[in-house]
Amino acid sequence: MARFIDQVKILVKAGNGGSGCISFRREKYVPRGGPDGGDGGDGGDVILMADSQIHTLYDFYHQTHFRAENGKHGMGKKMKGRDGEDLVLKVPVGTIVKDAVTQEVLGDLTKHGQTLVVAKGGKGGKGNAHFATPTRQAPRMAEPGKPGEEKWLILELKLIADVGLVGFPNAGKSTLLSRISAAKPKIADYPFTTLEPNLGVVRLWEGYTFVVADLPGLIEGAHKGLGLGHEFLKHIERTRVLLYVLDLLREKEAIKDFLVLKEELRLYNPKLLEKPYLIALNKVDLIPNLEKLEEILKLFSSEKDKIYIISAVTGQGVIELLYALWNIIKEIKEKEENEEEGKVKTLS
Ligand SMILES: Nc1nc2c(ncn2[C@@H]2O[C@H](COP(=O)(O)OP(=O)(O)OP(=O)(O)O)[C@@H](O)[C@H]2O)c(=O)[nH]1
Ligand SMILES: [Mg+2]
Repeated sequence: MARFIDQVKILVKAGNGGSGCISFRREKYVPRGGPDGGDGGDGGDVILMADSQIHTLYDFYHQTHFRAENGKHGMGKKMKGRDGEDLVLKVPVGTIVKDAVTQEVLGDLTKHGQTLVVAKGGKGGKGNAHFATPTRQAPRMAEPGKPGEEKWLILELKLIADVGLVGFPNAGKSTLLSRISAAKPKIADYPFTTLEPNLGVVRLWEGYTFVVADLPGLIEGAHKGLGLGHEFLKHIERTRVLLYVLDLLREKEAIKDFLVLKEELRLYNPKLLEKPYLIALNKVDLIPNLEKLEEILKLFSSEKDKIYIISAVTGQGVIELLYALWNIIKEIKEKEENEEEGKVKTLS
């Protein structure tokens, strides 16, 4: 799989317009034909297009300069030069596009298939056929093509997912993702196995799907850049629901883990705590008896209706968790749709 790259700087150059042509009609028995120089073709645009099959900006890491085709020059017999082809660059859904010089946000590609013209092709020049006047019947002038736009851009990927998995290293986030989706993240019995986010699609039943982002583990101090956390916290900003994944083997420390995680999110961006969330207490298969489990649960009494006890390895409790997540996502999506409809209505 391509490496996960979430910020790049690139140069885009649209095609130049082709020049207009200076030419005169040549016909037998007509000694001085009129001007017939065709127009130049327009230069191609550079267009970004969001594609849900792409998950990283890696393609822009090594190649950073992109240019669209120039328009062809006009020709005699009033023939227009061909327009240059647009250059379409595919980017992951969730890519924010900024002008690297002014820092102005030019667009946010949040939906599959959405496009943004980032550099406009130059107009083709007019051929001399346009410049004939009653007093100037043989114009020896034509317009040059206009140059295409050229811009340095910053592309920044902020993942868009329904659920973001938040947890300490080794809590079992990747194991859970591999259990509930076709994603195959690396899983191992040591911290910081996951070095970059993985996305997985959960299919509950036909047409009922949601996207889960497995993120690298967080540790205390992540907001200050400790561990790997900080770099990836931005990918939680655009997830609809948070799922805290906690390790039951931590026993009474599990509640402390939860509070530390929440605090790290708050220090990074307090708005993250306004998101709806659930808590998965994972690795229940390793808990020897019910008493032990109940001791831990007691500490979570204030979060009672958010708790799901699961084993990402055996699958125990996982279906219930998925349905609970789905219910929250469904509600949020309905609300989002109503809001969009509201916007359309106020516009019209
Ligand atoms: N017995 C048992 N082991 C589990 C369970 N979930 C995860 N594990 C194990 O815990 C270890 C860590 O699992 P990962 O899924 O890699 O943990 P992670 O949270 O993704 O860790 P990082 O990527 O480092 O943040 C692996 O050895 C898993 O096999 C579970 O429910 N039961
Ligand atoms: Mg992992």
